[in-house]
Amino acid sequence: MLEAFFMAADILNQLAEAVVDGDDDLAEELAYKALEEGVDPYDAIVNGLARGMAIVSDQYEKGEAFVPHLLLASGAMYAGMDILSPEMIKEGEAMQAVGVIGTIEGDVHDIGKNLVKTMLSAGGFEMIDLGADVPIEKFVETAKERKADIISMSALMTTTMTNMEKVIEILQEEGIRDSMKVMIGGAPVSEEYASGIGADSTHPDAMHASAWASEAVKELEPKAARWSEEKINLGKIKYREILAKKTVSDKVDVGLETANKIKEEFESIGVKSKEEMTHIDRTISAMSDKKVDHLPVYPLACGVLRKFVPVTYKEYATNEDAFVQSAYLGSKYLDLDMFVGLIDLSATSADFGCKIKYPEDDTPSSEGHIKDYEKIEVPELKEGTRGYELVMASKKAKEKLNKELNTPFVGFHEGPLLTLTQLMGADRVLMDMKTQPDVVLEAVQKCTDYVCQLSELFFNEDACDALCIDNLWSNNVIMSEQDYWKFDGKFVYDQQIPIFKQYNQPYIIHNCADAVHFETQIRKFGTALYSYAYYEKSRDKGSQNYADLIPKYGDMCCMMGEVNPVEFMDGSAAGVQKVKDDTKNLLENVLPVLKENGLQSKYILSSGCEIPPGGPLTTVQAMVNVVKELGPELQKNIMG
Ligand code: B12
Repeated sequence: MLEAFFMAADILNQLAEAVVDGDDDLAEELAYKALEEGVDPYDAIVNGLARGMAIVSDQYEKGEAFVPHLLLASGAMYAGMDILSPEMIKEGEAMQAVGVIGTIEGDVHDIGKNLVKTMLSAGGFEMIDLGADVPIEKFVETAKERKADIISMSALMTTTMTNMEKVIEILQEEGIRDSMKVMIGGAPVSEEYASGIGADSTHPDAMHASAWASEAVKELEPKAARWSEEKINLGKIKYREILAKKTVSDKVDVGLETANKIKEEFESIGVKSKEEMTHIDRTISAMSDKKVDHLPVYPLACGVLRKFVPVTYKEYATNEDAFVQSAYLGSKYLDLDMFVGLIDLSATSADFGCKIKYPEDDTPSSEGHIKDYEKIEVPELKEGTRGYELVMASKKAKEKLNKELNTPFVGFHEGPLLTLTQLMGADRVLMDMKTQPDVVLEAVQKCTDYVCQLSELFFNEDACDALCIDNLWSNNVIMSEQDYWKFDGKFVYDQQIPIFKQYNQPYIIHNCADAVHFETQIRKFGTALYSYAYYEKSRDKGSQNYADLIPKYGDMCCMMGEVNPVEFMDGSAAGVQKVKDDTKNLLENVLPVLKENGLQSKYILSSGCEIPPGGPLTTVQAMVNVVKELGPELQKNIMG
């Protein structure tokens, strides 16, 4: 008897360890062994597999494990669960609650969603995973079909997070809102937002989400009662009034409306102030810390500028004239100190064979990933490829911006690992880094070959005044510094940076991740301009702002950030004011920090990440105008 008890305890520990080690085969083997030895399958899941997952999750929260580790552990947990769950159902163990999970329509981010799914599965839920970019109706249909106990929606982007409200509205209309719990989450979601749209809750991470969900479903009435016709009819009546109050406003194209307003203003008044320096002189001077009339300002307005033409996003991204006109008119009407030619993050992966989806009000995303690493072949960079067309469109834009506006044009393309994750899917690559590192390294090498050719073509064609590379994956929250170096950094350092040196070009990085491995990406790379985002809530994980970064890197690198890009979506009077206030604050605070560090102009006021393409342009204008209005006097007063 005692022996059986110890044997069971031993198997449970081994199951937990197999999950911690991310060993699928062992988890499977131990699951069979547990059944053979008569271990209760429910016990094996909860106290074996799920406990292992909780251990890894805890390590992740403490910064001791990273996303690839979590994903592998999750794979091992599912491998064991596939064997144990059917036995548990056979034995009639506790009825499993059913959860429907997905990332909302328009949003392809799925790493966080997958972690939430794993933790809910570990918490005993049967999870139906609808994937990413899930159509609104699909959540409702599936919840109805499966008489779900909970819906879990993720949103990583402010531009599409409003689609979650639409799901809840349909649940209300159909009278089934109270038949289940609704939980939402993702970086931009706050508690106020969740309760405002009628969700039951939100949580900052997967562990808390699962803990809450397990308790919340216990509050639900028995399934038959809450899914009965009577209950549904009552639900329809209950929400009729609430829904009627929501004003049904026709969708206004805020981008177009504000672009027209700015154009009209410009035509009648012209550019407001007479500037002492040209945009090119100001930007170049700031990069080398020379005297300026005011610090340069460029909220990362890229695709959103298409509204001045106007053209669709697909045209902006694929048609040379549409791109050139957007860059030109946007830079002219908004009086920008530079323009960065970011079209989307899939130009290089598209050339490797990845399919691209072009929504109108959102940035394009890659879909239809390649399955086999063996199928990856370095494309020829020639006419007809997106890379080549990007260089040619950039060249025209550069000539026009330089000649007619004295505005510098910064070319933009993806780095090696970003190309690979776009091509194969991020989760997949992150896991393969641990299970088949050599295969991944070979694939990164192929991406590096193409990315290097593209940088070279930019320089050979004189298609930009400087070139910016999106090296996104240097993220503390996702990957350790060693892994970042091994799978991206080393390739950039050994192969791409020498090309920049050969052409005597500064290396420029854009990275909007939460908490970046700055030492590698700035000091080791010798980066001259770094565009970064700052997340207050990720401060403990390593997110840093100008006050941290200028003292550390100001001598070697010009930093460029950090008014939150999300703010630019709110074109109301209050929203515009918020952008103005935050810009003013940043300007007033950056200058003394520069001075304290013996610098006078080495900072560019920006937005840390691209301005969402479906937003208004008045907020972009507000940021530029504040710097133009207050900058010269502050510059004189503080710098002398
Ligand atoms: C990795 C990444 C990508 C990868 C995604 C790969 C993938 N398969 O997921 C790629 C390169 C594809 C990508 C693309 C884009 N991205 Co991106 N990306 C990121 C980045 C750096 C990290 C996201 C991440 O995986 N974090 C790690 C995971 C573990 O965290 P998480 O997702 O937040 O999940 C945790 C919690 O939020 C919570 N949680 C998650 N879901 C749920 C659900 C519930 C119910 C609950 C309770 C909790 C919960 O638990 C999770 C685990 O603990 C973020 C920066 C950031 N701060 O988020 C930008 C970011 C999300 N991206 C952004 C942008 C703009 C884009 C692009 C538009 C870029 C472009 N110009 O093309 C495209 C999107 C295209 C599209 N239509 O979707 C912006 C969004 C800004 C905005 N408008 O709101 C961000 C915030 C960067 C920024 N500073 O602006 N991106």
